[in-house]
Amino acid sequence: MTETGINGLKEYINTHNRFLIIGHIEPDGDCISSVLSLSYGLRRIQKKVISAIDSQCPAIYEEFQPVSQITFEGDICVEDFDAIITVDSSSPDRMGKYQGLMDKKPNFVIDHHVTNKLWGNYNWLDLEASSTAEMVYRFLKELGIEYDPVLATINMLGIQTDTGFFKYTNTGWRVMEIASELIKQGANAPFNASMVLENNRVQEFYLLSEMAKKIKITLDGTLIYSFITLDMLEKTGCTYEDAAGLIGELRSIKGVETAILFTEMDKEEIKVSFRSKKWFDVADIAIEYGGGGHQRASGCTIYQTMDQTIDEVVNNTKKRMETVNY
Ligand SMILES: [Mn+2]
Repeated sequence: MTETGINGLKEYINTHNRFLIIGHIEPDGDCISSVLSLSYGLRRIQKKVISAIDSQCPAIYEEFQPVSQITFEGDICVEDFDAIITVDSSSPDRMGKYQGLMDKKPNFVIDHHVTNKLWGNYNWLDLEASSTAEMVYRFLKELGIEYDPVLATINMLGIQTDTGFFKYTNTGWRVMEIASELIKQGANAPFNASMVLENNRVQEFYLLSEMAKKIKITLDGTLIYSFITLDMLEKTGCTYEDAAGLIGELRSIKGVETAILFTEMDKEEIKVSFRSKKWFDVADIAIEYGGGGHQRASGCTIYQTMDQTIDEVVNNTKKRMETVNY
């Protein structure tokens, strides 16, 4: 396992021809953007590329024409590629069923998660990068690949979503310069913003309303949490994917430092999402339960009942928040 940086990736690209590019399960905007932009860029230099994600395409991206290039939940034949690149994925289990392909061919990891353990044969990890899409941009520029409005728009998407549309703490001057370059090259940022932010189904509001009824606030208003059960999903006509955005609503409340949302995937399988605002490190706590992420956004899955999970995680978070020095 080696950390090769951007030059290692360049060498890897130059010495292979047929690539399988994989994003993580339950893909977010950065994942989809990174898979698409890297695939698009490599095709420009006559590389053969297959792009795959072992999840359904999130509903908001279904009508985004470029996603038709990604194989969602499809079967991949190991004869069809000679090297693998994974993007935005901190651990091999994030590959879903494609995890089994990882030891068949060399694999290269491109990622910006602080919890990444350099799990590839080769790795380029940049913890300072706002998004994996930003790393892909820097890489494609390094290769001298020309941008057109389509590539600029798909590359912009991950930068927009991972920075919360330029409002999270990872929004520094470097990412603003890159965004500016992408817009010069024709990126349609308002199109992406509208696709992500103004594309909600009304059922998501019904789910928000159910979730809001279960809110608990503790530690003088600094810790907020709520939960979504399978029954609540059924009642509102939602799937667990619709629950993903709701954690941001919890964090948005005045005085809140840490927000936790528990989503029941199965009777004893609870997805836990953490967000924090200014000082509490939620990456650490997610790692403790085998998950991962960033200091201000992380997640894990716990195989217990909802009640047990809430009890354990909330107590653990309280203890950590009370002892932290900031
Ligand atoms: Mn990312």
